[in-house]
Amino acid sequence: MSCIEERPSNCQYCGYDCAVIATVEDGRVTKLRPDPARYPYGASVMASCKRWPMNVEALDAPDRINFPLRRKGERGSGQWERVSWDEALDDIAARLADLAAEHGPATLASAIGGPHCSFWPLHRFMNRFGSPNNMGIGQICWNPRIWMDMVTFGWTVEADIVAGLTECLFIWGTNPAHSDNSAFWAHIQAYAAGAGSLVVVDPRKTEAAEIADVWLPVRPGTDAVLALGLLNVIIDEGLTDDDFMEAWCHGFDELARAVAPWTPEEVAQVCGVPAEDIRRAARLFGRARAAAIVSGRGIDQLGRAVPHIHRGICCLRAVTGNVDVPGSCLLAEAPDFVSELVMEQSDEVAEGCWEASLNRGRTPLQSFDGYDALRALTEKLGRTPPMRYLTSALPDYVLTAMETGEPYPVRALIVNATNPLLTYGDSLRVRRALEGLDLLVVLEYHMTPTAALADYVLPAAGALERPVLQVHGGVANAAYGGPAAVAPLYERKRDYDVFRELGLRLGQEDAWPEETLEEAFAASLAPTGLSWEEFCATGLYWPAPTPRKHEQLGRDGAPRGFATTTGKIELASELLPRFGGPRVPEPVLAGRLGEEAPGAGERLILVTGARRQPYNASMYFENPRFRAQCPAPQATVSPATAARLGLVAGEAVELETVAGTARFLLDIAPMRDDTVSADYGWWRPEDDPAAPHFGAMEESNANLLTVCAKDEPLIGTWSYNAIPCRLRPYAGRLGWQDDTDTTSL
Ligand SMILES: Nc1nc2c(c(=O)[nH]1)N[C@H]1C(S)=C(S)[C@@H](COP(=O)(O)OP(=O)(O)OC[C@H]3O[C@@H](n4cnc5c(=O)[nH]c(N)nc54)[C@H](O)[C@@H]3O)O[C@H]1N2
Ligand SMILES: Nc1nc2c(c(=O)[nH]1)N[C@H]1C(S)=C(S)[C@@H](COP(=O)(O)OP(=O)(O)OC[C@H]3O[C@@H](n4cnc5c(=O)[nH]c(N)nc54)[C@H](O)[C@@H]3O)O[C@H]1N2
Ligand code: SF4
Ligand SMILES: [Mo]
Repeated sequence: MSCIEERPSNCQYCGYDCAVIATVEDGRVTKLRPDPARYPYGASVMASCKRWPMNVEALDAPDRINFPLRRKGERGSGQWERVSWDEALDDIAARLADLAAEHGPATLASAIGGPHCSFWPLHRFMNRFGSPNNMGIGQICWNPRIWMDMVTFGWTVEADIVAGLTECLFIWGTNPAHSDNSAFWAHIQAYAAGAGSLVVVDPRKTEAAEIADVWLPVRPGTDAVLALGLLNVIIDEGLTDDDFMEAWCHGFDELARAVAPWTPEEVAQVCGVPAEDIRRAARLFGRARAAAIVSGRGIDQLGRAVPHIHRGICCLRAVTGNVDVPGSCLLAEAPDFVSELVMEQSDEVAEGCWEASLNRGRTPLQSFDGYDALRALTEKLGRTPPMRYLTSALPDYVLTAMETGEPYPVRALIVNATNPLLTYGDSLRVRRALEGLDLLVVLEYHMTPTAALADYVLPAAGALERPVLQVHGGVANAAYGGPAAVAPLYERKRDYDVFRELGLRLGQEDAWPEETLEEAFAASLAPTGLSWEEFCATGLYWPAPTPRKHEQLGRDGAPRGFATTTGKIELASELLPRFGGPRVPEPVLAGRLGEEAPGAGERLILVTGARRQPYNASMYFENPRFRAQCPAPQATVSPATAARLGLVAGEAVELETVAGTARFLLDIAPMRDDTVSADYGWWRPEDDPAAPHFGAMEESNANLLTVCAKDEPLIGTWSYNAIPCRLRPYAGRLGWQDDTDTTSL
């Protein structure tokens, strides 16, 4: 007789980690449905999400990696032999020990991607091994904002969009209609349908721009100037909250002097948006009782302009009194659970680890020195920033150390939940650097182009086979997640187990007291008073943050203020100049805007990676339903640009930048006439992921057009947007054009 049970678990196809109930028959998941009893139940989220049904099929999909694989033959040749976990981990540990003995432990680097899983187990392993060289997406996703929020307010803030309270909302360089699986986007739509005004800053006329009161189609990469212009109007027209500033802001006069030259007319010249619209947007923001700003990776990926844009946005909030008040934004609370830093064991690193940091003195803020200076401030108010994100190594430096051995050789790499051949800047450089390594280990679900280069591909357990506890780097007092429905299938392993078992082989016995991931999560939650099982019953720990924390009295009877050098919001920063940075935001343009665009064709400004459902970065191209719905990578231009160039929708085009060329099918949509937007992440899982074509990653991969060289001096941010390029028709055919039938995928 078969045994049928219903077990709670979570989808893990995006950061929501929605609660599901799995029907488990004889140890196999056969069905899935939304769980209305646990976080983040909202019928609309899962009703409109196309991904979660993939969970059941992905669990047993023929293209999943199920056993440890060891390379046979040439690197990248696609020949593998199945080995046992013991063979794989013994050999990896022995080779890492040999390499560390020869070159020092920093010879091992690691690479992570978006927030697909908990990264602290990898980082704990790296800390204890003694290497600071974890590469991530830090410099271009999330952490420029985290840095500048922390520099300005002493901690991060999150927009608090409340119907009836929020009177103005800015959506700046983000398009939640595609990047967020509907809950947040539905919230924005509901907001926009009410009385509050909506301003969208985006070179493309996104879904959000369609419903906005003001669309500011900013010239890519000029957002810092726009922020100064908005501040100029707000200050000039007396729309500031002077009582708040008097009590809580530092450096207003300096800021006012810096924005004075940036009248809407001046700004209009640089940003290519009408002066009158800048005034309207500034007035909507300045006159609102409560106003909020949501920003995204559109402005995180603009090289040297990035800190100025984020500091400008911080100042907009502060001068109008929109900080830590309901309807504007709230400063996150320190987590009650064990912080990311402690989970990573970043305070217990092996000796010499930080000294070996490649960022040291080169990206002074995104370094251990920058981190320590920040932490000394935030800890005054009991908050510890996540260390590994804010110190992650600049990929450019790590690649250089792989390529040249300077300043020391990086000879080994562990890749966890990322596909750098598609998602890191300058794909061909990344591929060459990885090809030259002594040891490449990739933990994956699928044989990606990156995995195809590995010495070992290790089978990762994913959703339903792995519990999840999402804490977003521990920058807020919010945690959500839930249990696994089944034990890992085949010989897949949870990443915690992989790094623990590797660590135990390398003398890290005291670093891994918890035997299982569930025990580790339980230890993390212990200070909240909840057991892992109690937490799983609701899947959520989120005491609502209290507003106006700066006014609360501390133990000394004085208001707590903000965790900055001055105890106030720093319109003029006292911290940044210590690292060579500016006190106030400056009119800095994206690093590559001034660059030449080689080759023939129309010169346009390229933005890459605008999110498109149902895909996520380089994932899900193997799904035939998705491919039928969205069959090819597109380069999008405005109707006027297409007409000017005599191009029609669906024809093949080529883009060229200083970095290289890539080919797409043309799409036409409302946007700026000087801009082209290229999809990113595209490769063909149905093609051989191995050499010489690596899943066609040289055809339509937007990162053939980018470089990852340091551009921003404090953090190191490079550019995925605002890149001069040429657009021209392409005479050949693209692989995608021959895909008449995707059912064979
Ligand atoms: N040109 C350009 N490049 C960009 C961007 C852009 O906008 N333009 N965006 C950047 C941004 S913001 C980001 S965050 C990155 C994203 O970059 P990545 O995170 O590298 O992108 P993904 O395609 O999501 O890669 C995830 C890979 O990990 C595997 N995987 C997923 N979950 C797990 C897991 O839990 N464990 C393991 N072991 N494997 C897993 C998947 O099979 C997939 O191959 O791309 C960046 N690159
Ligand atoms: N479907 C899907 N969802 C995703 C992802 C995915 O790959 N696919 N990735 C996830 C990840 S890792 C991330 S970081 C988030 C990102 O989520 P978002 O930040 O919302 O990213 P996008 O949807 O690409 O929106 C960025 C917007 O910035 C605009 N932009 C480009 N250049 C500029 C500029 O110079 N100035 C301004 N003001 N705007 C500019 C683009 O036109 C685009 O509309 O999405 C997450 N969700
Ligand atoms: S993909 Fe995201 S929104 Fe959709 S069900 Fe999964 S976790 Fe929820
Ligand atoms: Mo990201």
